[in-house]
Amino acid sequence: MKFSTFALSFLACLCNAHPFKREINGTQLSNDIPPTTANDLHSSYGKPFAIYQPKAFIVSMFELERDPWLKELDFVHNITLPGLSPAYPTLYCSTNYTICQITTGEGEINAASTITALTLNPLFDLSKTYFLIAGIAGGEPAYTTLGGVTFAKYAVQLALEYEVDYVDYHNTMPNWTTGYYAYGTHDQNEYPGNVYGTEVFEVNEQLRDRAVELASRAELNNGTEQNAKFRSLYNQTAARSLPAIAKCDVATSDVYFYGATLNNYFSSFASMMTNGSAVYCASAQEDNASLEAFVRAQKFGLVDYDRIVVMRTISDFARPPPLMDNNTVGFFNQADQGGIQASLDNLVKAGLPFIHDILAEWDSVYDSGDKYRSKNYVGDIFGTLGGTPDFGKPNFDVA
Ligand SMILES: *[C@@H]1O[C@H](CO)[C@@H](O)[C@H](O)[C@H]1NC(C)=O
Ligand SMILES: *[C@@H]1O[C@H](CO)[C@@H](O)[C@H](O)[C@H]1NC(C)=O
Ligand SMILES: *[C@@H]1O[C@H](CO)[C@@H](O)[C@H](O)[C@H]1NC(C)=O
Ligand SMILES: *[C@@H]1O[C@H](CO)[C@@H](O)[C@H](O)[C@H]1NC(C)=O
Ligand SMILES: *[C@@H]1O[C@H](CO)[C@@H](O)[C@H](O)[C@H]1NC(C)=O
Ligand SMILES: *[C@@H]1O[C@H](CO)[C@@H](O)[C@H](O)[C@H]1NC(C)=O
Ligand SMILES: *[C@@H]1O[C@H](CO)[C@@H](O)[C@H](O)[C@H]1NC(C)=O
Ligand SMILES: *[C@@H]1O[C@H](CO)[C@@H](O)[C@H](O)[C@H]1NC(C)=O
Ligand SMILES: *[C@H]1O[C@H](CO)[C@@H](O)[C@H](O)[C@H]1NC(C)=O
Repeated sequence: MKFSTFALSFLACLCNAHPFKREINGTQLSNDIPPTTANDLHSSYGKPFAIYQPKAFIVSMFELERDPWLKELDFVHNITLPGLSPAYPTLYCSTNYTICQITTGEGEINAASTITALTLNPLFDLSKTYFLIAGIAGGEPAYTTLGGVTFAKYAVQLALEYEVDYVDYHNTMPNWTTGYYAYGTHDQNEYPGNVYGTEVFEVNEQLRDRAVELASRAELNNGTEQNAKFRSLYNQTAARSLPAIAKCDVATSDVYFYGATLNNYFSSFASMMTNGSAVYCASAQEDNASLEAFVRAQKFGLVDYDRIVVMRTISDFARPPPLMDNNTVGFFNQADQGGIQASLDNLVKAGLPFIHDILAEWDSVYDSGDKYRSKNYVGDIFGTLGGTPDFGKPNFDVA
């Protein structure tokens, strides 16, 4: 083994990297921790050294979703935190740190790691922050269209299931529509016998509806002529229409699936997992993972899970139009749906009114959070945040 002088000088730097040692001052600490009655802090430690208290936080998953926000909002602070994605190590904040934006990186692992790192960072007090998860997704033609905007109440994680290939099941299980079936079961369409805990998340419906109300007044980008042409290939009214705001649910899967067979199966799976409540319309790769990190953070008062909105705009259809039913792979790989610019623009067009409302009505409405406090169950399938889920079973086997 060989050390270069550069490596040695780097090591020397490391030795000196922590010149400060903060003295713990008990009086100071107890003065700094907000009173538990006022803000529902569950935390055992709080964040006495926090210096940033953003009111609104935009969560993007990758560059294309991030850039319209960087263009629209006047972010001047670049803040690098430990634990963020190597591809997106920096988050951005406005002049007075009122609005911030973070990019998680794509997929469930990136989303969960990034949100965990953010919520645990001692410099950010997020206990009153509103989060807008704003990403693009595949859309179900029955509920939305290219450029359409969806706001979820439920997020369902699809791939926490067994999977066997068609070749291996079609002889013995001819009535299965896919190779997926739930944990702890022996057949399709059976509610899982055991769960990992991240299968279903429910978010604040009141707040969602407020964001929808605000977004509904926005003038959306209607997309390209080719988008319009492609929409007209579908039979469903929603698919054929101009982009609109829809209330329907998002599914999370690292596997980027498409086509009628998997969408039909996952649609009924999402419905089953939520005992008939979730209307799956948008497929994406992160939301249940981000929500799991938020649930864990709320458990210790680090965020308010009631202050999360999940918005997905539709970049492409999740299943082919009738004309291409005989060529699903060709639909996905080759068909020109007209581009995704409308979905990217509509992230900002539909999301910004909510961000503005948070700032404009902070003192009267959003600070206390009372006006749009949830009336529905919020949280995960375990009831981690209290209350009784309106989905799931009273007991699951230990997975
Ligand atoms: C601790 O903090 C309190 C309140 O700010 C201050 O009055 C006191 O002097 C501090 N004690 C020490 C040892 O610094
Ligand atoms: C902050 O990040 C933006 C976007 O990546 C970049 O354009 C800008 O140069 C950065 N500013 C500083 C001071 O690094
Ligand atoms: C922070 O900046 C925003 C946007 O410029 C402004 O609307 C808001 O009043 C400022 N907030 C504070 C607390 O200064
Ligand atoms: C498939 O058929 C078997 C045998 O008739 C039945 O028990 C099972 O419920 C069916 N499964 C599905 C998913 O339809
Ligand atoms: C999109 O179409 C709607 C309905 O025709 C229209 O009101 C709106 O102005 C259009 N949006 C843009 C950006 O042109
Ligand atoms: C869609 O509409 C076309 C023509 O209007 C019709 O022939 C076809 O059967 C419809 N397909 C479905 C799946 O409804
Ligand atoms: C699918 O059907 C359409 C119209 O029915 C036809 O034009 C096309 O060639 C078919 N494609 C394939 C791959 O079979
Ligand atoms: C949801 O459905 C499962 C399976 O049918 C059932 O065991 C459970 O009791 C239902 N949960 C609620 C909250 O209705
Ligand atoms: C993921 O979370 C969404 C939104 O909370 C929920 O509607 C959906 O059912 C969840 N998906 C899965 C597969 O758990």
